[in-house]
Amino acid sequence: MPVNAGYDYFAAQKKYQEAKTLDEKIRALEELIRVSPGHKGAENVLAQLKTKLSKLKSQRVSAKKKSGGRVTTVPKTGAAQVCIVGFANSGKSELLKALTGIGEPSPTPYSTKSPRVGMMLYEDVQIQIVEIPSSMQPEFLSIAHNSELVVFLYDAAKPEDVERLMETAEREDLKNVLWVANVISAKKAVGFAVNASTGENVDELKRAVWHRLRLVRIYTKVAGKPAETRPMTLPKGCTVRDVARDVHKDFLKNFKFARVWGSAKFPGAQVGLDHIVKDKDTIEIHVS
Ligand SMILES: Nc1nc2c(ncn2[C@@H]2O[C@H](COP(=O)(O)OP(=O)(O)O)[C@@H](O)[C@H]2O)c(=O)[nH]1
Ligand SMILES: [Mg+2]
Repeated sequence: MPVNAGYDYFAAQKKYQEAKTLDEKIRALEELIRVSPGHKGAENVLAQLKTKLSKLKSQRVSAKKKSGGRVTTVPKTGAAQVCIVGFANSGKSELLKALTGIGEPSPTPYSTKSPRVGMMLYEDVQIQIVEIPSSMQPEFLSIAHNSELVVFLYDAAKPEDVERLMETAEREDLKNVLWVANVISAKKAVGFAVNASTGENVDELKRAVWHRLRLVRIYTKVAGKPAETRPMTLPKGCTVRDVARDVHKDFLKNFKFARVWGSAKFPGAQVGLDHIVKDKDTIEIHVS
C-alpha cells in the first residue's frame, strides 16, 4: 500500500479487485496507476502495477491474435451480461428463449451462426443474455471473456461433453461460471439441471444467475417523494459513497448524510458515506 494513498486510490484498488473481465481489469489498473501517489515511497508499488498492466495488455493482444484479430463484441445493456456457452444441440437457443423470449432453437447443429441476444427479467432487474455459436471460435469466446458470468450448458445425456467443456473453461480461464445440465433426453442429471423446453427449473436458474452476479439493487429517492421504481445495481459490498458517486459526482462532493430504509438500524435512519448498502435498500441522499 503506497504511503499517503488517498481515497481515490482505495476506490480504484477496490474497482480493480472487483474487475472480472480482462478489459475491465486493464481499465481499472490504468485508473489505479493514474491516481497512485507520485512520491518516492510509492515508486515500488507503481512499478509493480505497471508490470501487471503490461502483462494484461499482452494477454489481450494474444487473445486477439488467436481470433485472427477479429473480436465480436455485444454492447452491454441492463445490469450485467451473461454468456451461454455449449456444444451444438445442447439447447442454448432453447434456453435463451426460455430466459428471454428470444431465440430460434433448431435440430440442425450449428444453426446459430452469430451471437444472439435477449433480455431476461429477474424480478425488477434486466439482465442481458447472449448465446454464442457452438463453434466457440475465439472471436465469439471473447464475448464470454467480457461478460460478467458464463453459463456452461451441456446435454445431461452426454457426460463426455462436460469433460470437453471443462477443458474449454480451464483453457480460457473463465472465472465466474455456472454449470447447467439441460435435460433433453436424459432421465436425470448430476448437478444443477433445467429443461429448457418445458421451462422446468428455469426460474431457479434465473435466481442462481442473479446471485452469482453478486449485485445489489438500490432504489434512490428524493426527500418527500416516493422512491424510484427502477433500481440501480451496484456490486455487493458497496457503500453509500459508491451510490452517491454513481448518481452524480456532485452528490459525493456535497454529501451531508443519507437516509436508508432496509439495511439501516431503523427505517429512514441517517448514515454516512461508509455505510454498506444491502440489496433492496432505499436511499435518500442529502446534500448541502
Ligand atoms: N426435449 C427437449 N428438447 C430440447 C431441449 N433443449 C433443446 N431441445 C431441442 O434440441 C434441439 C437443439 O436445441 P438448440 O437450442 O437449437 O441447441 P443449440 O445448438 O445449443 O442452440 C432443438 O430441436 C431443440 O428444440 C430440452 O430441454 N428438451
Ligand atoms: Mg443455438
